[in-house]
Amino acid sequence: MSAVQKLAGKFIVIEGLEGAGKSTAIQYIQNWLIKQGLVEAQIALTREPGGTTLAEKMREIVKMDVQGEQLADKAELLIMYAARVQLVEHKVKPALADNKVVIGDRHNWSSLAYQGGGRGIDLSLINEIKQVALGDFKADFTLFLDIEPELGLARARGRGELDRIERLAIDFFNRSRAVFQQLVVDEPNSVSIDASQSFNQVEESIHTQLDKWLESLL
Ligand code: T5A
Repeated sequence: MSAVQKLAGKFIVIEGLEGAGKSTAIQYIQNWLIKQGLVEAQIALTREPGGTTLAEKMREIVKMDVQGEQLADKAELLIMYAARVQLVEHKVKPALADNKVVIGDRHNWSSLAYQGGGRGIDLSLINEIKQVALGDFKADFTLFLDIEPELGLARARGRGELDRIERLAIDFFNRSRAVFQQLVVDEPNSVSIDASQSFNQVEESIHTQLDKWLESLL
């Protein structure tokens, strides 16, 4: 089977803390897919929360600072899943059914890491919500860009003002990171990449891991 045939209908997700380099890494994944023989029309990009008109509205809500009213942790969690259902049903599944490769900038692990690890919501409750919202739907391959929160936030700061979540204390991101690290251990179809490396080294690591994953596909 050719690489293009093996990759048809696959959902590749990139996860990590703020400033880990996810947006940058998506370019590397696209370049790799094109090297495998795909054309641009066979690749779809998504981001979470967001990616559809309504999901982008939900993204605005979770990023918004509202004077005198805090977004409750469970409201934040449910908005993440509401946005995810919109995206998966309206964009991701149709693209996969059309044999495209979908590259997701964040997916389910971000809720486990941020709302679970960071906010302290029980992971089993989040898994139940996930099951109700998405059933068994999940990424075919997850690349976790692992970075010290201090370095990631410094990079994010260099890019502009920090939003509501990015301004949280460093402990929040340490707890989120610990959940991401455990998820990589538990999920065979995932890898961890050292995101503190140079641009070129991160690109090389991602391409190496994608090569190995492709080889493993039947
Ligand atoms: N969230 C999201 C939840 O709480 N729960 C959920 O379920 C979901 C889905 C999303 C927010 O929502 C939260 C998490 C987030 O707080 P967002 O704007 O999408 O918000 O935030 P991020 O996904 O974190 O996006 P960022 O742009 O902050 O991070 P990226 O995409 O990881 O980083 P990137 O590629 O833009 O790079 C940041 C800077 O670092 C440089 C880049 O040039 C850029 O300037 N950089 C490097 N510098 C040196 N060496 C390298 N190797 C570099 N790679 C990148």
